[in-house]
Amino acid sequence: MMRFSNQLLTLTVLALSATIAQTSTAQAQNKATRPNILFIFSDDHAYQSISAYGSVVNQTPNLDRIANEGMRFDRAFVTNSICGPSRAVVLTGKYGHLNGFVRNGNTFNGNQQTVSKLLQKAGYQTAVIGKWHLKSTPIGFDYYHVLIGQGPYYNPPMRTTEGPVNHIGYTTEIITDQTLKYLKERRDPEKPFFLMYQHKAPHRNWQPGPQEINNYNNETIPEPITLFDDYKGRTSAARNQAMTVKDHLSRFDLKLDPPKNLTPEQLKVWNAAYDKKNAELEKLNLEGDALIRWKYQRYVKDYLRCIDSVDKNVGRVLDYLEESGLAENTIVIYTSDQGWYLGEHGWYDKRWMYEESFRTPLMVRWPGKIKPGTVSKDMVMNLDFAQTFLDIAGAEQPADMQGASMKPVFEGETPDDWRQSVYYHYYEFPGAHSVAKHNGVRTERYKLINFYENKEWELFDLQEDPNELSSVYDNPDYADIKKELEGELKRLQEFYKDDGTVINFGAARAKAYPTQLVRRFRFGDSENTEKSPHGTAVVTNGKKQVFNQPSSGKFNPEYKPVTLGGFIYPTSGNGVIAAQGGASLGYTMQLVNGKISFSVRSQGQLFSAVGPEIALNQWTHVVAVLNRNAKLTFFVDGKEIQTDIKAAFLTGAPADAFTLGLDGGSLVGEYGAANGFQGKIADFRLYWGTLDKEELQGWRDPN
Ligand SMILES: [Ca+2]
Repeated sequence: MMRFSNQLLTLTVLALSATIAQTSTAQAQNKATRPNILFIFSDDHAYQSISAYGSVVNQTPNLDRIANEGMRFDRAFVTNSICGPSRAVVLTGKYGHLNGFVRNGNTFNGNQQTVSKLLQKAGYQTAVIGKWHLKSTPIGFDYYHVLIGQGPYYNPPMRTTEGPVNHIGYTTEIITDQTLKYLKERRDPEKPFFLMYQHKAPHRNWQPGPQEINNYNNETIPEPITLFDDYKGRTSAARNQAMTVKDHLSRFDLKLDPPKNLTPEQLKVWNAAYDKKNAELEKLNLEGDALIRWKYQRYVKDYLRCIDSVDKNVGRVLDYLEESGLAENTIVIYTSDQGWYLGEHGWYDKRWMYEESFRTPLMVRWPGKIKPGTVSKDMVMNLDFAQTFLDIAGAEQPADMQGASMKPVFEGETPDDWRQSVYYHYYEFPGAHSVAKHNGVRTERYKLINFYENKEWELFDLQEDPNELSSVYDNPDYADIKKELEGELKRLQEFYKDDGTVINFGAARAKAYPTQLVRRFRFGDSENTEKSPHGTAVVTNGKKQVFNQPSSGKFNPEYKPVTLGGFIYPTSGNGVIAAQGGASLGYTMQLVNGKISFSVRSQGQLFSAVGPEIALNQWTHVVAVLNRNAKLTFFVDGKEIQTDIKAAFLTGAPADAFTLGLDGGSLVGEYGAANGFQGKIADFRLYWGTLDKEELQGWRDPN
């Protein structure tokens, strides 16, 4: 017995040690074969301002480390050159029309498949720190610490997994501090990590940090050769934008006014940097080209100061990777959500399919896998990140993702069937900077752009005309190329399933939640009421709101229409009947010169629809239906009037209260504070959803 026990014990011990040995081998293998992924994402960073890309305007020694020790991509493109949509593409590996996020202001549907969720499933710990800009709460991240919306350059409030936090300091530094804190303290060292370290900088309006605010003071930054572009040789789209250094920089952009949220200490440093220079400018009294040149210098220097801080802070993280020994098994990616104009074509901003904004910087370091100092000319895209990360993690790539893993490209083994053309689609019109909607295709040598709402095309021969100054679309010499590219554009649209419609995740939600009566105003207990044929009416003098309902935050016309109206008896042809929201987002229903009018404020821009005249001193039933699909319909005494409102959309729920009788607080419309409706209002209702004909009729005539 004794002997047997001993044997058993020995066997058990042997088996146990074998298991332990196996486990630790697996762990070692796991550690050796599954690299950490550090994704460094800046916002609006032009490759023209990275010295690894041959910048003539600045030096970025730390960013260059990634290129020098890894690979620089000279043909990295985005699907849609704008912040939010690019972020959604990175997370989903799908074009905007399939991930539902095609323009800033959309809300990212975090319930869909994302690379962060798939990496979590594959055993990675996931985190996002810095700019998020997708509105919805980050899903698929074990840890997040993100800016709210765009977030300020100084003193940012942030949302974290553990609740809201208020920081004091410069945002680029704070995001880096939090990233280092995550690497040092928060993560589980036993698991590989996927960390998105995402800067706000160098986004508009380029507020330098206290450490860099005096850089470039005694320098003149070289101008791009297209700073004084006259837009001849291209379609009307290029002329009709609103993003020129010449005309469209604000006083805040130009630092003629300081930011409003600085601490007294910070303001002191700020004023010391700008007050004297601004005073000198007043004396110079510049105009014409000289003023444009001055604006260019002021703008670009501030932009570069923001980059200086990004460069320095990325250096801190790279240093920590080295010190901690993490560098060896961490793939480091530096890229931006898209490129940017540093005065090229006379512009700042992005959006276009022209090279400076269509391209984005991309540098990747992966010790032992990527040969140091290599340059890739392969056409890669932000569409490829999701699959690349999954491939690196050894996880499966879902068939419905639309990019391709760049891993073989990193390893110097570009597949034979790698893409030879890139498809682009920009949607945000009307919108900030007024860049027309367009899609197009770029091949190695040519680029075809279709401004499809304007029915205008451009074709560029990038070899002959690298600055894209003269479209050859109408040049008969290019007839064959044009035909070929038109075919390629069509092929890519089919390949990427872009038939012009955008997936509406809200449709299912809207269906699940039928029309709701949010509020019916019957004024039974109010002051200033009198009897009317339509129940109790409230008498308004135009100076006082008759009702104020706080925003529920739920009432979101992005995915369900809004129906608003009731009986009105105007004694004046001007005044706000009802409004919600303010100067950045909201809607207002009013009489303007006797006509019923409905306006939407979206991302600060105002879009208005005007309906028919409403008679004074009599009752009229007036309803406006605001639809998601840029449609606005009036029903005046039951008569349907479709209007041509260009952008009757709201991209979210207005935060301000709903007010009846006037627009108070932050104003939606461009009227003064004394904007109220004068007359009587009865049976006013607010529905979330639409009504059918019978329901509308029942509202007008309850019997
Ligand atoms: Ca951006």
